[in-house]
Amino acid sequence: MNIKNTAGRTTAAALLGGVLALTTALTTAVPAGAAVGVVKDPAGDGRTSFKSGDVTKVRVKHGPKALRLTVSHAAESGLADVYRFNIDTRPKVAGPEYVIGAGIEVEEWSVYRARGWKGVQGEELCDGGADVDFDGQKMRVVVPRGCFGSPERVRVNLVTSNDYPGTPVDHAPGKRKYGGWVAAG
Ligand SMILES: [Ca+2]
Repeated sequence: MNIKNTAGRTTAAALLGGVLALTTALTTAVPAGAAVGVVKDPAGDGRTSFKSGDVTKVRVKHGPKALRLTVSHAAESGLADVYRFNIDTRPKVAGPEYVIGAGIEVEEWSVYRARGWKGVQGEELCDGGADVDFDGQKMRVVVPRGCFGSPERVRVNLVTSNDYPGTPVDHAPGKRKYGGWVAAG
């Protein structure tokens, strides 16, 4: 009996130690000052005969200075010609407030105010270079938060298309749907 109790306590202590270790690992996995969200989308759901631009994941890293958006694609999909990130910052106002558009050929991104889900309005607010990795089938943009009003939180919808302005190929995580809110780190 004593042996059994001792063994039980040992096991519980070991488990608790394991949980604490896991908690520590999870806490330290994300660097302080950066919040990260992931928008997932199925492979194979492209809507046109163009295969390229089939998005599987958008990683949203909302740091104190910049928003980093990294797009992953389905195996052998290839990159899309055009990326339109619809950025929502105000939940009570219908539709996205900003658009970050990126072209693969020019390897640049631009920020505009959104006009609903499809258009943009006004002058370009910011622009910069996109990081395109053709071998890894990834593309990334790093946009200063000041370009889109330094919001406390954002949620992201991505539409890819080919042959600009082109028919949309893929919507992540779905047509006129966003990933979860990501607060600024
Ligand atoms: Ca997809």
